[in-house]
Amino acid sequence: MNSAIVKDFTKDIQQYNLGPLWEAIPALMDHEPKPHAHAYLWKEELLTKKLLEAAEIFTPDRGGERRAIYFQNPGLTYRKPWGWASTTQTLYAAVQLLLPGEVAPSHRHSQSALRFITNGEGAYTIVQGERIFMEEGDFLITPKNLWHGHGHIGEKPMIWMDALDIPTIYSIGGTFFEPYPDRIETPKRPDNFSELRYHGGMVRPVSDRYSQVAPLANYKWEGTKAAIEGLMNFDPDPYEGFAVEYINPSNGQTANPTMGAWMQKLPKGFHTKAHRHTHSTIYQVHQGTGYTVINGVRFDWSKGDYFVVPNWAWHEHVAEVDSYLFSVNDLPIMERFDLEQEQAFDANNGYQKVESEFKPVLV
Ligand code: GTQ
Repeated sequence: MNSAIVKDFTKDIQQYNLGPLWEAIPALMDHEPKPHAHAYLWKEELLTKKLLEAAEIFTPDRGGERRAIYFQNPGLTYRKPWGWASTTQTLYAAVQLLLPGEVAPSHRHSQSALRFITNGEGAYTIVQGERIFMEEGDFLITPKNLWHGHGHIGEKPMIWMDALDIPTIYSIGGTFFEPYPDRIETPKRPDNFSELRYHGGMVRPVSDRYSQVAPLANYKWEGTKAAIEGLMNFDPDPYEGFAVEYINPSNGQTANPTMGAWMQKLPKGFHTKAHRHTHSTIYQVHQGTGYTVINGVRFDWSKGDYFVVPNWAWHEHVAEVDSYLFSVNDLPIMERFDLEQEQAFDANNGYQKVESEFKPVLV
C-alpha cells in the first residue's frame, strides 16, 4: 500500500462529503470512554455575584425566559451555539435567581428538568396546575412536556439549582418548546397537592398503583434527611457514604426518567474509596467542607459550590466536617443504552495519589 496514494485518496473523497474510516477509527472508537468534559469546580461566591449582577440587567418576563446562569464545561465549548449548554456531555446545570414579586412565565419543553433549592423561601413553581412552595434542601421535578412557571410571593431572593438533559435532547434532535398562552398557569389544584398526598413517605395513594409521570413533585428536605439518618445505623457504602436516590413512588424508577438525583451524607473524616463509572455527575455542596480527588487532582469544596465529575474519571470524596452532597447524574441514560460499567481503583489501598490542586476562578 502506497501511503501517498492513500493520503491523496483520503483527501479526494472528503470533497464529496465522504469519509475514510481507516483514518477515523481510532478517534471514533476509543478503547474506553474519553470524556470531552473536564473535571471542574465553580465557587459559590462567584455564582452569587454573577446572579446579582444579572438581576440588575435582566428580568424574567418574556417568552418563558429565566434568569439562569448555566455551567459551561470548558471542555465542551466547541459545541456551537452556546456550547450546547453542556455541563457534562449529556447534562446541563444552572443556578437560577427569582426575586420577590417576579414571575418566570410558564412554558413546556421536551427536555426534563429538576431543581434543588439552595437559598431562600417564598417562591413557588407551578407544575400541572399545582403551586409548589420551595424551601432549602427540597428536590423538585418537572419531567418533559409539563407546563411549568415560577412565581415569588415571599420576601427574600431565591436561588436554586436547575438540571436538565438539554445536551442530550439537542444532540439527538428532539427539541420541542412552547410558551404558555398566558403569562403563568392559574392554579387548578390545592397548593402543595402532591406532597400532601405523599406525606407518609413510602406509602402511596391507592390510585397511584400504576405508573405516573410525576406523582410527587416536591421531595422535602426533612424526609430526605430522615431517610439518610436511618441509613446511618448501618455501614456506609464505601464509595458513596450514606446515599439515597430520589425515586418515582408510583413505579420505583428514578424521579426523572433521564436523570438520576442523589443526596449523600459524608460524616466528618469520612474518605470514600476511589472508583470510576461510565456515567457523569454534577455535584452541589449542600452542606459541609471537604475535597474530591478527580483523576489525581484535588478539588476543595465548601457549601454552595458546584463541581463536575466527568464520565470514566477516577474520583473519591473526603469530608472535613459533616457534609451533604446533592448530585445529578446521567446513569438512567447510560442504563437505557446498557453502557454502565464501574471499576474500583485497586492500587494504593484504593486511594489515588494527589498530584495537583485545582485553582478555581475567584471573583
Ligand atoms: O426554570 O423552567 O435553567 O425551562 C433551563 C430551562 C430553567 C425553568 C433552566 C428551563 C428552566
